[in-house]
Amino acid sequence: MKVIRDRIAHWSLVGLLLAFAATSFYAPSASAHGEKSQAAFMRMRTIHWFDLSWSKEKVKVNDTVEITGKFHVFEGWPETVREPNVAFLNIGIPGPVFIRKESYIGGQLVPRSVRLEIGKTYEFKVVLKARRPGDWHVHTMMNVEGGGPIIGPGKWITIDGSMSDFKNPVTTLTGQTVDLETYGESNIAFWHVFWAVFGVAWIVYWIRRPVFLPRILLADAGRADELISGTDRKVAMAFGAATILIVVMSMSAANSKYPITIPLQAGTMRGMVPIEDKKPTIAVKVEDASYRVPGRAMRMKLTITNNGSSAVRLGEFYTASVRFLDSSVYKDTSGYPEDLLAEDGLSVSDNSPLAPGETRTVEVQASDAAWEVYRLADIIYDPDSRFAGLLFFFDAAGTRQIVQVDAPLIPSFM
Ligand SMILES: [Cu+2]
Repeated sequence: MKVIRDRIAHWSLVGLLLAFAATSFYAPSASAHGEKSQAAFMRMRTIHWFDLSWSKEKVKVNDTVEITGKFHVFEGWPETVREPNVAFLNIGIPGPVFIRKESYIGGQLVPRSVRLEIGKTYEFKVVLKARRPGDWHVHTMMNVEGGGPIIGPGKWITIDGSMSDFKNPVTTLTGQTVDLETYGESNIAFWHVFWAVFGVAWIVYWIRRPVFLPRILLADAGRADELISGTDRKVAMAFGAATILIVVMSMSAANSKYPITIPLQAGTMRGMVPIEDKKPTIAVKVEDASYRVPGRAMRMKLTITNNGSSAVRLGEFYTASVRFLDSSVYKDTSGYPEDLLAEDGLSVSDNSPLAPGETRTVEVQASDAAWEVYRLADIIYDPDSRFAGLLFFFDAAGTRQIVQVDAPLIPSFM
């Protein structure tokens, strides 16, 4: 019996050590930060980010990086996400490794929430200033009240230097230039320490004498009055008076040192100016769309009609941050994140120029590891198996037209 018990103990210990060793060596590096775990159909059917550009990939502390681009608020917004009546253009980074200097939607500064309209396309720009050295995965994102974060494509940006060099100067309307990195810090520290010491002094005054048992016994014996002397009363009055006096005096000192102060500025901004969407002269009908389970590709049967005046070819399909390109038509030069760019991921059964007036039905396949890595394949678990995306057509001169597609996406198992 004892032998068996010893064996169990022994092997449990070995198991525990193995488990510990295995987990301590397993340190995956996260390359996506939240978006992969979101429902695929929601990523496809909320906001389409495109024309993104990053001014730099490597910066020094205090340098700025500009992220610009456009986003389209999809017409078929899901019911499970509240409409973006109160939305905030955010940046997805692990803490303030950059600070946001400016952000604009349609040329207007947007430090507050904004109201976005479904179906519209907006232009945005975010200016970031580097703060903490490291390699950071920077996402543009939109926080929607009642819907949560809608995460855009993330790009790795390297910051070199030392965080102690970081400066964040701002000039107030009273003509004073302060560094927001440290402004007010010593004042906050002073007042918190001051009142903590004040409180401690009050406690120490009483605990110099025996605290518990003698007092309980005295109080039980009906002699509680003897526990508080005349001096104690004076000290208590002094503490009370000092507290009120210090509060009033320091408040008036604060008022005279900072005579001009304003309330916190807040309130949703309406009237964001969208881009004038030109109606595309190309009509696309999705006859059907499907994807293999398991697999890393989706296919669509499209009937494309060119109502324009020049011949066009399909160069790109975008869905949920992933860009599938046909490299014979279009090549990316924006430095789009590699893990989201399928440089040759789009194959069209017949991608010869579609002449004006012509209609053609083609088979389009969008295939890349990103389909699996970014878990778009997980649409199989979603309660709404529909996709949405953007198609980019180009004519010989390189003029681009964007057509939005939206259709059911049917899995195929055999
Ligand atoms: Cu990320």
